[in-house]
Amino acid sequence: MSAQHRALPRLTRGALPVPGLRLPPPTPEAGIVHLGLGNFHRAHQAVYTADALRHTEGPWGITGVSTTPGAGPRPVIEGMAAQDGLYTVLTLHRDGAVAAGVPGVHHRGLVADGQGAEVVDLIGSATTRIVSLTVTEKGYTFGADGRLDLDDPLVRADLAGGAPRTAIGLIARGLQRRLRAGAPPVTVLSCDNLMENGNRLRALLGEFTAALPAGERDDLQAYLDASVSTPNGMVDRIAPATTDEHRALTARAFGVRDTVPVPAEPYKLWVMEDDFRAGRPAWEHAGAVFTKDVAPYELMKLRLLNGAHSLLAYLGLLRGHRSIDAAVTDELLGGTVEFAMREEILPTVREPDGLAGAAYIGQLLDRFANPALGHRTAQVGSDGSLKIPVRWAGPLAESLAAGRVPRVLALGLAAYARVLTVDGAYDERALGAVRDGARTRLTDLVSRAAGPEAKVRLLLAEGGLVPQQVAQHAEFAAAVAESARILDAHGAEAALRAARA
Ligand code: CS2
Repeated sequence: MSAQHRALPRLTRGALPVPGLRLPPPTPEAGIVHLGLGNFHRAHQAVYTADALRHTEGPWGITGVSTTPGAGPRPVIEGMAAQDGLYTVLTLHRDGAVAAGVPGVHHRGLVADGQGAEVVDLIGSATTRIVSLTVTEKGYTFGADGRLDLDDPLVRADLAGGAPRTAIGLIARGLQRRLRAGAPPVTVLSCDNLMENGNRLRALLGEFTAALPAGERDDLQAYLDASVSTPNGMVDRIAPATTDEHRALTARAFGVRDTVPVPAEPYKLWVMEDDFRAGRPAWEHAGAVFTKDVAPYELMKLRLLNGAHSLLAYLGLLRGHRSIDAAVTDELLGGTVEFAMREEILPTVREPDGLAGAAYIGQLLDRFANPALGHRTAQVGSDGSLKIPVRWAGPLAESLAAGRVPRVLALGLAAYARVLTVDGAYDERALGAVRDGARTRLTDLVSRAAGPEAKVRLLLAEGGLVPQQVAQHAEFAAAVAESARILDAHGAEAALRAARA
């Protein structure tokens, strides 16, 4: 930050980025406890909540809980605390226009690792009506079989008692507290990119409960069944990681110093089941859609948006692209990913009412191409071991069952394998590191085989990325192996051309 910017006032209630900006009315109660104070929550649920409160007041302040494990500085919590709980949402348009908003709905921030007991108290409090989460796929602590990972030391510690640190542990212990205190029913709302995220969360809470000592188990399961709703929902807004450029932009364009602004695209969508046991903000007035059947929205979004995002990430890294917009505007890569969206993925989704697949794809390509976002391929490519099963496994299984071999998705798997397990496969210094909790496991696994084809076959068979009927499909396995061979021998351009030939 330049000296000139340092002299600017820090963002607070008295120094807003837009003169006359109307914050929502103050909320006396924080009826929402939110786990996962990352950019996605701050640009999505918080914005919907602020807009809802501007329309209909209610006890819907948010207590934000940072759930990243480990000690260390908490820039978001500290930054917001120094700014009256505020931060700027920078809406970045394709043409370079920038708008600033300030949700202003957070009461305070807590850190799960260290303040777990306080978080449990809060979830247990009668004034808490919604416990929501954006903890990303890995925050759900499930193992390769999709069930709660009872081998995870953090999960084990949470089961053993003491202040919990995992999202599932915090919620389960908080619900236990409610049960004991006779607190009213509550809603636990997943806002993560998982299929049937509410049902999934309920199952994990049940698995945590089942692993508790006998005396605690039955009551908690009965409470979960009777007093806790877990609506399914689909969430959508691209909100990349914050960089110094965003801080400088807030200063330059809006004249305030904000250490924790959130960049986001103009588009946003939230579709969920209307099953809230203790009320909810009037999110419909902020544009949220309530429906009984979220599944088609989820399928469409997870498979087309997130599925294509992951393709652009891995193939983009191998083509030397640092950002998603660079990847999608690379004609060969963008064209191939569009082909995969139309021909390989779209046939496996159900179109929700009023949302035509072809138009949705066009809109997605436009959103991805937004150069103002600078959404990094390495960020989207991180945690592929957890994202690929959600994004690609379904389209793969369904296409193969229908007799089609999705060759671009096959190439996607070969690209993921290469990015993750081959040193120097992409320029990590220039493009950023792809992080993945399964990296060591998968690298060790493929080291048992020689040559790119044998390695990727092993990854497919034993990597836990796709169901067995996909891994064992001979023609598909051959397509993945062939892609790996071409990537290794001739590079990404040749592999992209071959996948379309
Ligand atoms: C992205 C998502 O990082 C990723 O894996 O695919 O965060 C994506 O930007 C959001 O789901 C958009 O709603």
